[in-house]
Amino acid sequence: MISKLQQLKENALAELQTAKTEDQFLAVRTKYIGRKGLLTGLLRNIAQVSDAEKPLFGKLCNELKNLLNDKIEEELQQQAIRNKEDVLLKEKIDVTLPGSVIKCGRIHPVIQIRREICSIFASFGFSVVEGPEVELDYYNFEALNIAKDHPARDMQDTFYIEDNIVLRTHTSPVQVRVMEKVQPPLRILSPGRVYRRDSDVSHTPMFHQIEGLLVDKGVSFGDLKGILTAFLKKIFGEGTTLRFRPSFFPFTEPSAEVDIRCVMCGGSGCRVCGQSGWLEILGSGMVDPAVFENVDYDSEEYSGFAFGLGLERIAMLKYGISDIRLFFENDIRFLKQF
Ligand code: 2NL
Repeated sequence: MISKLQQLKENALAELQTAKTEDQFLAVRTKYIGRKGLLTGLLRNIAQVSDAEKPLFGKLCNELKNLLNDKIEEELQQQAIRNKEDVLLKEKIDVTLPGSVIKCGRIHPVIQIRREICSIFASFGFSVVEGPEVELDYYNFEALNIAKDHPARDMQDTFYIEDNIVLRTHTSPVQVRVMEKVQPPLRILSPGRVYRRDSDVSHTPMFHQIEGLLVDKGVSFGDLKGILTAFLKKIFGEGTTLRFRPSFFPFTEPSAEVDIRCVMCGGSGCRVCGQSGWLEILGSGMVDPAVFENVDYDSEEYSGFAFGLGLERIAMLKYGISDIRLFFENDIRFLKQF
């Protein structure tokens, strides 16, 4: 029996030598010292050992059992450490690699222009006011001296919600609402979306407008020219050449449109300026006394000027864009250029 035990020990140690994986070590453990293992079996047959040899046999069995247990336990621990190192090696992160670029949104070119204009007029003492896009016929037309039979009210130009409710066709109604509530002096700017039934390369059913209004005692056409000249030189450059051209609006008298020398051809005539050498930038005028009357301002005491301009048009001229619809397609390739 003792020689059997000796043989068993040699076999077990030899198998441990060749074992490599966790599974193989576990298999050796089961084979020899598991519940139905060879060593366990040998111990169970201790009755066959002579009484004289029993203590030695028992001691040797226990020693071998402990030896195998210790060796396997140690191997398993080493194995666990190696596994962990493998994982760490495989999963290591190279922190010096460049990160994936996060695509960054930008301010829409129309809104960039809006901010630029608002900040120039803020430096002249104007404050920004906003109002409803769905507007009463009264504020959009009536109060601005646009009679019921005026062509601008035609179904072709205006989106009607109901009989007396429209999508505003300009932002002047915001200024009328302010004048109803606030007494002069007044310097306000009203940017926002406006709506007209129109659609081609230079017109969209919705576009953006900014209107300005200044009311005080003794405001003259010279003030209008001075403020608008200073503004246009700031936005298009100090070297910009301007001209004030007589015009007509129902809500101003006298009225003037302001042109700048064509930014494309410098005045020699091109497709952008229609060979005229000039670009129409804004409409303006002295507020018509009829408008003041509607908001209970005394036009003997106060006078004022107002102006309006389309933001898409300014952005098109500034950036050389030929189709207004590009602003509303939201094509990233277009938008990321600004
Ligand atoms: C244009 C012309 C203009 C105004 C807008 C205005 C507002 C009030 C009273 C009088 Cl509350 N006038 N606004 C005046 C003249 C021209 O806009 O061509 N816009 C794109």
